Amino acid sequence: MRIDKNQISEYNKNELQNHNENFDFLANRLTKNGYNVSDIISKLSEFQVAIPSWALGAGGTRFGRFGFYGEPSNLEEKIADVGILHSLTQTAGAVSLHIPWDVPSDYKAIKEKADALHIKFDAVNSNTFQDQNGASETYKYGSLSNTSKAVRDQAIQHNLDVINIGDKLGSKALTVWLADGSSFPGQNNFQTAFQNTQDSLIDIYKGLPDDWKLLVEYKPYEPNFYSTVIQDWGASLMLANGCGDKAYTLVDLGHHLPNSNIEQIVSILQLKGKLGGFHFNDSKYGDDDLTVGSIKPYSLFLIFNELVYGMENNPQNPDLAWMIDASHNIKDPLEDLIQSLEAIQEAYAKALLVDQNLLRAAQNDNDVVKCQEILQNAYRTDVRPLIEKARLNVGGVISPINAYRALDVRGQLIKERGKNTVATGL
Ligand code: LRH
Ligand code: MN
Repeated sequence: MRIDKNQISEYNKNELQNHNENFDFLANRLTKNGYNVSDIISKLSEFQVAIPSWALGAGGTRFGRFGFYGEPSNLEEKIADVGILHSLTQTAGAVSLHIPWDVPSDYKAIKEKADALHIKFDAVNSNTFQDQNGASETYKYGSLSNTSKAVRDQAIQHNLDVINIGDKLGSKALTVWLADGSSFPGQNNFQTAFQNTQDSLIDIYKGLPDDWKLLVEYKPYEPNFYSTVIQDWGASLMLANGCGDKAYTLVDLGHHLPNSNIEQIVSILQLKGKLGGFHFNDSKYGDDDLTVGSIKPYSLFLIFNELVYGMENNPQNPDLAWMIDASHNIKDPLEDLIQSLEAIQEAYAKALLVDQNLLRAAQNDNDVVKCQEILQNAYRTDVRPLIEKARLNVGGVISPINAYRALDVRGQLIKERGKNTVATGL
């Protein structure tokens, strides 16, 4: 299924007048307050987020999985679904593959399909948290940290294979997330596990093409429930520094213990030039992988406020990899991803309304109340007309969820694929 330009313009007709009224009102007010509205809109239009290939079907938990009809059953259909998201939002111009869940059968064909839909291949993800059929070694007790050299070598070779797959698709980064850790005190020698991981990552790093990045993702727990080798940003930063200049820390928003100050972590990693990218999602308790901005939208805004400051003041930090990492247990995966894309655009737009110079001056004066007023004035601004305009300007729809339903996309996908297809992934 593809959504063509005529369907988009036809759909927008219904909402254009309402959008224009809201936009003109907001743009006039912002311009009066000295904002460069067209600059903000072009930043929003250029902001592309990679869709996780492992989150285009229904997810599940150990307690059960409730399938979603019309799921993509192969990589071609997954790229098509990312194409649908991008046609509607014009902000989903990339996909992040997970290997071996998404090994292309025909590289030329898959690249042509993605190119035709203006979809780029962002970071590729290795998987040494599941045993593969026919593999000689098991990852039950870890992969890159394992006490067995044979297991570590198998995991290192897998990561080198993933780099090779990504290189053929035009990807420029490898994301390494390890389940490695322990579930009981005494099970692991922490130092040996950490040093094995460092040495293994260095071997992987040596296989990285010159223009690639290595993104080291941290997580405090699950599936191990006592310790995780790469448990937090500090461990990830040390391992990245141990590898070299092309290695960075990847921040998955769900990989923090309750009440962690993620915006401070993001700020300091940018200062050190070691922030590589994000896995956006939201959570109430653990690594819940819920819709971005559905639980803690103010926290997401505060993170983007630090990102906007960093993008203006930290040239030492590279361009970031913007990716979603979510799992859909009850929502239509495409509607869930559209809501996440909207929430990310909204947080970025609100952060672009923070007058950073005014905030710096208030911070220097220790005018605490004024600092909060500056932040919350931006956060309390309804920026949706800006996001709508940013989409309209580049061929997207005014309201993607409404258009998705009005165009009966899920119905069309079920007609094409039936009700029993299951997507690989989480
Ligand atoms: C681990 C994680 C990691 C992926 C997996 C799908 O929780 O966030 O990024 O490999 O989810
Ligand atoms: Mn993740």
